[in-house]
Amino acid sequence: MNLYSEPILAPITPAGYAAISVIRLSGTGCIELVAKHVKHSAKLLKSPSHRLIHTTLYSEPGQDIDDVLLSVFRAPNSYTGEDCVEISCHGNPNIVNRIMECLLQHCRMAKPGEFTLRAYLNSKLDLSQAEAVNDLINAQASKAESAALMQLHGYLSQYLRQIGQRITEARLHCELAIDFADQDLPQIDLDALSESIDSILHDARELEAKGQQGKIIRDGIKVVLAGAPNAGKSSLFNALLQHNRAIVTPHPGTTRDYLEECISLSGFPVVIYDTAGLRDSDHEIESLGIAQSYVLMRQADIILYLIDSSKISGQTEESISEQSLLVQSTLPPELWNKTIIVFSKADLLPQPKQSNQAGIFCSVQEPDGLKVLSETILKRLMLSEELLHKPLITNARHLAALQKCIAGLIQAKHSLESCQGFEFTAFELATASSALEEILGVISTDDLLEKIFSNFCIGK
Ligand SMILES: Nc1nc2c(ncn2[C@@H]2O[C@H](COP(=O)(O)OP(=O)(O)OP(=O)(O)O)[C@@H](O)[C@H]2O)c(=O)[nH]1
Ligand SMILES: [Mg+2]
Repeated sequence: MNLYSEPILAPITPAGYAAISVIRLSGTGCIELVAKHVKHSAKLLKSPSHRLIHTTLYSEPGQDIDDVLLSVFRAPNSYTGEDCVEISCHGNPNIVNRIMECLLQHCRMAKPGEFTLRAYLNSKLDLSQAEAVNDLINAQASKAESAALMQLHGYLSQYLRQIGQRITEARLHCELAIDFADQDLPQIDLDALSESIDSILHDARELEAKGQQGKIIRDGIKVVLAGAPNAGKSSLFNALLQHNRAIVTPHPGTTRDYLEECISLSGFPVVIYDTAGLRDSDHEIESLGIAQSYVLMRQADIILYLIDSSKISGQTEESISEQSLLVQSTLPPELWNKTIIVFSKADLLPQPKQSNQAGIFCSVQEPDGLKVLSETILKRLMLSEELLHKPLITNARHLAALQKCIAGLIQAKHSLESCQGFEFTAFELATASSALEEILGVISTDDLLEKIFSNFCIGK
């Protein structure tokens, strides 16, 4: 029996009370192992793949635990590529524990990610697809789910394989030129080679440029609400959340500790922070809160800086713009390009104002203003629906490998332009290919595998 076919077991549904819970077993002999504890054992042992068997599971004959439904999958037609049984029992943690206790006499618990590791080792998934399984389980909102789903379907892998093939073709041209340098063969077309490296580089860079957005989709957009005390931050926080999470009062300095919640903005995952109002304060607790506001602003993707509209009532457009710039200039310069000025409580203005360069006018009493706000955030981060219909890197490890590939391509181009010899160009192209192969897992080391799969939860 090799290391990876030893039978393993884990619950694959969340702990707690539910209609049903499912326990998965995978590995050589796992069907026989379950057969020792069910009433219809002969039926189970003879069962073809993809059949359901309704039976009773017992610890010992006469000591029934539960009526269960067994789903049988025979190798290689299962998630892991091995023989698998999934036991659906009633969703009661005591029942799940008793079933596991009894089966664990014959096998061991699966480690986090071990089912998916086996799927990868049995070529059921490539490495980027295996990682997509984890992203899918952890995805926060619907857009993140669809990015992970598409990767799971091999969209990214397919695109990377195409790029890899183009690099290999370019490398073959170089290798040919090296091998047959002393023979009377037509000269290699340098312009064509250089053009093809350029075009690969272009596509790889395009994928890299979208990597930042991919990361945001995966981790959630960090939006921090900041501004002077009483500017309406907590009210906007509650309005975006659609429930009264934060305390709102007319007294400046209400919020001290920051609050953090997840919402979905047009389907994109957003982590939103309500912070303590910014002002000079001698109060120890308030000062600590304000210091924390600055820490959060530095970590943010977007800062919504609120200015109470009643403070600009009656001012000209020009002086409003000036005020908006003035407020920005009170912030550290590295925060300027992620800051959006929001004129809050717009309902208090005698005349309605249109959002413009100076800022967005909005009121928690008028939901239309919130729509403009979310559109502005997505536009600023260049997040659009169409992004999700193209190959997208949503994983930091993949982005780093792609950047290694790009560096190799740049070096290859450089060696070609400076006539260093085809050996150098071929070497750099090989470096670029192997960086891509790291994503697809063609040449992954044990360490790398362990690192990737240890991020998984038990049962995957
Ligand atoms: N008319 C109107 N009043 C608002 C609006 N948003 C907030 N307010 C009022 O403004 C006051 C302050 O609101 P908060 O949301 O607590 O302000 P904050 O920025 O969180 O204040 P601190 O936590 O003290 O920094 C409250 O009395 C709110 O009811 C709005 O859109 N329109
Ligand atoms: Mg507040």
